[in-house]
This record gives sequence, structure tokens and C-alpha cells, in this order.
Amino acid sequence: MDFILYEVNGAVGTITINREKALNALNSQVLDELNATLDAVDLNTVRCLILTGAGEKSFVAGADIGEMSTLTKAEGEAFGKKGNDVFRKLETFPIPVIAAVNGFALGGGCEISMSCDIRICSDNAVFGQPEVGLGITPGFGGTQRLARLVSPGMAKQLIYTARNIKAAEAYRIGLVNQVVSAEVNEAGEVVTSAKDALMAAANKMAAGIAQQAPIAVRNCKKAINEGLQVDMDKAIVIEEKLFGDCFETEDQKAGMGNFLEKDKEKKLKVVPFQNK
Ligand code: DAK
Repeated sequence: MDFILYEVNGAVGTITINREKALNALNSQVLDELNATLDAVDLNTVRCLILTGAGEKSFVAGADIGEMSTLTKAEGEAFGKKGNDVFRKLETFPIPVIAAVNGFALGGGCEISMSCDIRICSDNAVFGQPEVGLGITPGFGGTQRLARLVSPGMAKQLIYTARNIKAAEAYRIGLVNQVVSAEVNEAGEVVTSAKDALMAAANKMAAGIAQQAPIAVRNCKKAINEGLQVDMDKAIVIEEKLFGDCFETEDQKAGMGNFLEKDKEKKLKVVPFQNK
């Protein structure tokens, strides 16, 4: 792999898009490598993923404009499909994916963060969909996911004006769950950089998810994602089925057993994920 780093620490896997010189812009090779990395994640041991960009400045500054500029219609369609397939794989990945947004998240960068379950960002993060300024529409799901995540009106304003927004505004409109700042000491010196503080926060959140019952967490992701696509009557049936699916699993027996046994720590006994 030239452009993707993958590291596993306990039950948390971290994928880093590692093309810092081009601000981690997504070219075909990055998309292929990301796809292969996701396919290789060991779902028996990894319970949460973090997706981030290399360096302090940029998460992903969009699709690679240099590569895109010379595409024919057919090549553009193939590139779009490659991106959409990977983004959808992230969105429907069996375990949760946290985007740790460390700087620019523009165009395809904002879109890939929106394919993740949760976004947390450093306070230097910048989000935007600048595509209309380049003569194209957002092509990796931006028109759809942004409208669902914030509101149709806010999504239309950001997309039509191609205006970038800073971390605080992204938090205010609900695009990100948390904004993380560098830690400074009393003398005003930075003791933990914004990137390190961001990764610590992402790892803490991921570890918190990873210690929950894995089958239940997977089923929650599925229920939320699939339920949002249908009307409430159908959505409730999806939830019912996934709720029922948790019963008779080791997770459910251990989780409820802990409560009934008055286990003071109320910690879920760690059971290996059961492939079903
Ligand atoms: N693509 C390629 N290279 C990029 C890049 C990008 N998106 N963004 C930055 N770089 C490269 C720069 O060219 C520069 O390379 P060198 O000149 O050093 O070789 C290096 O990264 C550093 O960038 P700057 O020198 O520009 O750094 P600054 O700090 O001055 O500015 C910036 C940072 C993020 C404001 C600026 O680089 C910028 O505006 N970048 C472009 C951001 C952007 O417009 N992103 C959206 C791209 S459009 C499709 C599906 C999806 C898409 C399209 C089609 N289909 C379905 C077909 C998606 C489209 C997009 O994402």
C-alpha cells in the first residue's frame, strides 16, 4: 500500500489516508487501497474503526482534481462508481466507523466523512462542498448525505454557495459530534497538538464502543441506517427483527446476566464475536 496505513490497537482499527503532499486528496489508487483495506479488516477482533488523514493540515482535500481534470465521460463514470462503492462500503460496514477530521474536509473529503457513522474534528477543520465552483455537482453522495445529516435548507445553502465552514459552525449545524482543541499549559505552550488530542478523543470514543456488546452494536447500526430509508411502519419492523436477533447470543446472556448477578462493574464480559 502506498497511500493507506492501517493499524490495530486492541479492538480498534485506525485507517490513515496517507498522501499528505496532496493534502490526502482521493485518487483512484487511494480509493482502491481503501477498498482493499476495508476488505482485510478482521471483523472477529476489530469492533470499531477510525478513519483519518495523515498530518495536521488536512483530512481529505477532496477528489484529486488533477486526475479528474483529464477524465473522459466514461472514465468519470468509472471513477464515480469506484468512489461511491467505497463510500457505501464504509457506510454499511458492519462495525461503526468514526471519522477523525484533522483539517480540510472538502468535496469528496466532506463526503467520505459523511459516509462514516460519527464525525469528530480538530478545531482547525474546514468542511465544504466546493464542487459547483469547479463546474460539477458533488459526486460522492454529498447532495444526499448532507441534506439528511443537517437539513435540506442548510445543505442547499452550503452546496449552492460552495462556502467552506469552520469546525464551530459544523458543530452548530450538527455535521460533527465533537470539536477537539490542542491542550495548552498555564504558560500557553501547546502540550498536546490538536491532531494528537483529536486522535485521543477518537480512540476514547472507539474504545467505549468496542467494549459494548458487538452484535448489539452492529444491529443498532443496521437498524438506524436501514430504518432511515423507509417509512416508520417499516422502520419499526426492521428494529423488531434486529432486536430479536440479539436474543440467545452470548452477548445478550452475559449482558443481562451481569445485571441480574448485580455485577458492580456492570462490565460486559468480553465474548468473541460470533459469526452468524
Ligand atoms: N486534488 C489534487 N491535489 C490537491 C487537492 C485536490 N483536491 N487539494 C490540494 N491538492 C494539492 C495541491 O495541488 C498542492 O500540491 P503541489 O502544488 O504542492 O504539488 C498541495 O495539495 C497543497 O495544496 P495547496 O498548496 O493548495 O495548499 P493551501 O494550503 O494553499 O490550500 C486548500 C489548501 C485545501 C484550500 C486548497 O489546496 C484547495 O482548495 N484544494 C482543493 C479543494 C477542493 O476544491 N476540493 C474539492 C475537489 S472536488 C465524482 C465524484 C466525486 C467528485 C467528483 C466527481 N464523480 C461521480 C465522477 C468529487 C469532487 C471533489 O472532491
